[in-house]
Amino acid sequence: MQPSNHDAFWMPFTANRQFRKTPRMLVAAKDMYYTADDGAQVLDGCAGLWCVNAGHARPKIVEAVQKTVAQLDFAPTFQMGHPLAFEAADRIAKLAPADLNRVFFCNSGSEAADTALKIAIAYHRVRGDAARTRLIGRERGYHGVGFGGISVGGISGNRKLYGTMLGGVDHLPHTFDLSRNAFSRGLPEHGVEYADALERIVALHDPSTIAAVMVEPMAGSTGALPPPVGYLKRLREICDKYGILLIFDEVITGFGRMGSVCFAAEKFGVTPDIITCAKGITNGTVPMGAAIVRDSIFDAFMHGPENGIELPHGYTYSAHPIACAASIATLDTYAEEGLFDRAEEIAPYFEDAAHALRGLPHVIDIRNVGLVAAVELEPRAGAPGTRGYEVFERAFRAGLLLRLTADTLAISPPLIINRAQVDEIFGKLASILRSVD
Ligand code: PXG
Ligand code: PLP
Repeated sequence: MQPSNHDAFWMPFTANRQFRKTPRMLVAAKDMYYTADDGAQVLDGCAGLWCVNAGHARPKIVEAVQKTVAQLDFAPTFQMGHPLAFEAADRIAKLAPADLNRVFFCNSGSEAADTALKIAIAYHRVRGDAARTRLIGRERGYHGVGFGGISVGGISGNRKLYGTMLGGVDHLPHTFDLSRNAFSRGLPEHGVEYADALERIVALHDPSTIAAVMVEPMAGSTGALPPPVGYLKRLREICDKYGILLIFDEVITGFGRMGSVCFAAEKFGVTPDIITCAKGITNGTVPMGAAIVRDSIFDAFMHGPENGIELPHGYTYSAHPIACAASIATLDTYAEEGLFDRAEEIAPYFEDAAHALRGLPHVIDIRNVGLVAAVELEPRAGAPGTRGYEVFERAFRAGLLLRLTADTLAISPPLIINRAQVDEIFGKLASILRSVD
């Protein structure tokens, strides 16, 4: 089917006028490849938008969605339940570390972020600590596009059009440090001290006013910034010292992206109080997100009259049956195929292939962790973003889908990728880098 015109769809995070001149259209997907509208096969180098961790159109997930839509197309979860919701929550709780056992469902990473921030503020209040309302994010952080998420987030371009946003928000410095950490393999060596800025923020505002600190364990959207060695642990220590909740936004890092285990929290050995996730929770097939909280946080709400609604929050589509079915089938697929281990196994090969681009024209940094790599290009003088876009566009025409943030290319393929496909990604990227000016 060809659309009759391209006018009505206001495309998200897209240069709409530029796109309409040279549309890039996908019409089908299977395993590691998309099919474009001209029939070309396009290797998926970024798991759609970091979400299709098991690869495309996997049989078990497709079947679960088809079966559920015919059997229970919708069911409310406000004062009602359906079995798939409880099953999906239980499965996700079992994958989460420590006592993060309570799962609040929503429909996206943005909703998960706002859900977590609301729970954090409300948690302090129901415990009688109502002055703790401040939220601390980080420069270059991305927590989706709700007002809570953009306020705590630290991407100036995503904030500047939207007024004052939430009050009572402050930000840690970002950890990107090209002068000391360029071409790091895995976690960069320098920068644990960026976490100490939290001490200064706490001193400025007084700990009694701070509800939570929210960070991505690896900043994704801003161009893939792995955390410096020791950084997350240091944040945890400072939060503990002052009774501040620590929220990890694992929308990108969750579901095996870092290798071996489901969540980065476990991979990096630091347990937050709340994890937000989305994307890989359903392998991208059906919108879904979740905030996973510690038992102690949930328990703090379970007081007062038993007929009282403890948390006035929820979405029409919280725990949508089709999303829950997709999630259960997705987690089955991850487990049956050992995909988190598979990511870990291929990660060193992937790392070597990424770093082999060092020395090619314009490449000023390459960094990686798990099955994520970022290639940072020198911006053209006076025209930032144009070189990156040209590489992205040429890659697509050459049958390779990458993700672009300004002049940084992110590579985050489905975890089913094999070595030949890793070679295909970096081989194509190398020849394109040689051809752009
Ligand atoms: N938190 C994090 C850490 C994310 O990466 C969101 C929240 C928001 O999720 P939703 O489902 O509301 O989009 C995200 C989403 C990119 C890119 O290429 C990243 C995201 C979304 C789209 C593109 O950088 N991350
Ligand atoms: N706006 C109106 C008028 C509504 O009635 C509702 C839900 O009932 C919403 C917004 C919220 O929609 P959702 O629950 O899908 O987030």
